[in-house]
Order: sequence, then structure tokens, then C-alpha cells
Amino acid sequence: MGPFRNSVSMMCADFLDIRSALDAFARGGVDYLHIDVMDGHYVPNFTLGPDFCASLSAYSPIPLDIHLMIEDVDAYIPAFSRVPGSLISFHPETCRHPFRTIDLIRKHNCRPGLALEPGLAIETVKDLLPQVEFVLAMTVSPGYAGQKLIPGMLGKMAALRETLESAGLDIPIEVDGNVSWENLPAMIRSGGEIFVTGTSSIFERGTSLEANLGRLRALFASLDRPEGRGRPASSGTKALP
Ligand code: S6P
Ligand code: MG
Repeated sequence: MGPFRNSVSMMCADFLDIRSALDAFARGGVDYLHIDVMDGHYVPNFTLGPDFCASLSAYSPIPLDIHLMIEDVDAYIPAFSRVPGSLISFHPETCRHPFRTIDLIRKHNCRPGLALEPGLAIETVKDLLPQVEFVLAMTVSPGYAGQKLIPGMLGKMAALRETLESAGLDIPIEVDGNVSWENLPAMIRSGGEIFVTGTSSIFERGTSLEANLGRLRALFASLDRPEGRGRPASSGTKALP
């Protein structure tokens, strides 16, 4: 699928028909299953938990991309790392000692990522970037699907990409929030490589999952990085499975 990858947002799936969604994802070239975990404290919503993750993996071989929007992250790493090799991202402002949290995720055989909420200054996480395998850049405030892209977030992603490059860090940026057909090209130009697809694209109403997955594949294939921006396409699938 080229350098761009699709992580489908499972909180947007029809919970009464998860098997058919997983079957469609297997046929449609989905790269990750994005699991939004919300605790009613860090964000004003509740969503998915560790048993749901385990059930998905018992049925589907697609790797998990677990996005923790919770407080007291360290206490829950063992529960969320039951599937080895899963991507696990957390919001550093929820942790007292984020280096320790990163180590804990690795010790549990998972791949640590930093999740950046839109208001967080990149400068505050600079020292953590060399320790993680990806950065999840939120383009909406954490908590809900179906929100609109916050103006300024594309520029912030581009600044993050530049920060990574000038530090010599070859890790992907995952974009989360309002990844729509319209926003995706600009998100790619701003340095995104992994895209969380929810109600704005894959789960858009009125069309089938199959049709939307085909549309996304075609869009990925038609887009490439402009000269001199972002990582070269050939390096795009290197860092993560
Ligand atoms: C939001 C969450 C996201 C949503 C995703 C939904 O807190 O982290 O992963 O599931 O943004 O996609 P959409 O297209 O409805 O914005
Ligand atoms: Mg998310």
C-alpha cells in the first residue's frame, strides 16, 4: 500500500456486526485496528477496554494500535499489552514519569508511541521523541469521534515532522481526528504516514466499508510526498510492522 497506512477506528464500527467489519478489513488491506481507550477522567467519555482488544486479536491477525486516553497509565499497561507487538500510545501529560511508562510498554513486548493532544507544545516532549516508535498527532481534542479538524493542526504536524527530521528520528507520525477524503492530501503533505480512519472516511454513512476501503487505497496510491517534504517514500514502511 505504499508508505501510507490505515488504522481503522474501532469505536466507529457497528458493535453488533464486528465480525463482518473485521472480515472486510482483512480483504481491504487495513494495516492496524485503532482502539480508543477512554476512562471518563482524562476525557469525558468511556469506550473500549482490554477484553475487547483480546477478542479482536483472537479473531483477526491485523495488529492492534491502542490509543490510551486514560489517567494512571502505568497501572493499565499489563492489561493492554496482552497482544505482543501492539502499538500502545499514551498522553505524556497523564504520567508523572513518561520515560518509565515507555520502558514499561517495551518490557511488556509492545511498541511505545507518544500521543499529543492538540494544545500540547511540541517543545515539551522533545526529550521523549528518541524513545518512542511513533508519534500520534491528534488533530481534534481527544474524547469523541465525528469532530472537526482544529485549525492550525496541519502546521503543527509539519513542525513536528521537522523536529523529528532535525533530530535524525525516522519514526512515523500517525494522524488522529477528522481524517476525511478532503483533509487527507493536506495531512500527507504535512508529514502524516499512518491515518486513523473513522466517521470521516471508512465509516462514512451511505457507502459500504468495502467501497470506502477501495477509495482509500486508490487515494493513497495517487498521492505522494512533494519533493523535499517528509520522509522518502521508500523508508515509509520501515519502522513498524
Ligand atoms: C478521538 C479518538 C479518535 C476517533 C477518530 C474518529 O478521541 O482518538 O481515534 O476515533 O478521530 O474518526 P473521525 O473520522 O470520526 O474523526
Ligand atoms: Mg484515537
